[in-house]
Amino acid sequence: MVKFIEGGLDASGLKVGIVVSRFNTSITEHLLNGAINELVSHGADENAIEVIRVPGAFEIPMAAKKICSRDKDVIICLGAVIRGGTPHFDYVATETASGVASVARDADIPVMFGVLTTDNIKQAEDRSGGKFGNKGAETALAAIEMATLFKKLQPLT
Ligand code: INI
Repeated sequence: MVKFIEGGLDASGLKVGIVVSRFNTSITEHLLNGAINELVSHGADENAIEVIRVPGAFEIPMAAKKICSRDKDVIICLGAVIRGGTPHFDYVATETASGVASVARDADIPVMFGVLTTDNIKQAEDRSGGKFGNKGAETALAAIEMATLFKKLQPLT
């Protein structure tokens, strides 16, 4: 008999760290609110959610790495990198994504990527509570699934 192991969507009892950047704050605050609402609506206790603010997306991976040791079940990274007229966007977007991926590979808990990388502010608005939903909420939902999955994947004793 094949055994399937999956996470669920019950966030009760989960300890959640959220790292959110302030750059493009009108977007990132919507991502943050979307994530918190999603967690709480799935049973998370507000007192078990810790929000760490950093200046920009580039700083997200370093803060995420730092809070891995702060008794968390999952970390959610939220930010908004929006293309300007220079190659700066590409460096920040690439380093943020690969930085979060690197932290995730080394961590014993799931580290989730809710960083928007868009060509303009309109695309970011559409994905932070606009016509294409809220990436913060989506990432929080995936975080609940991964955190509850990881609890089932503890080594057998
Ligand atoms: N940071 C962002 O979060 N989004 C951006 O769009 C952005 N742009 O385009 O410059 C950005 N830059 C700042 C960067 O993340 C760092 O905070 C900064 O370079 C200091 O290390």
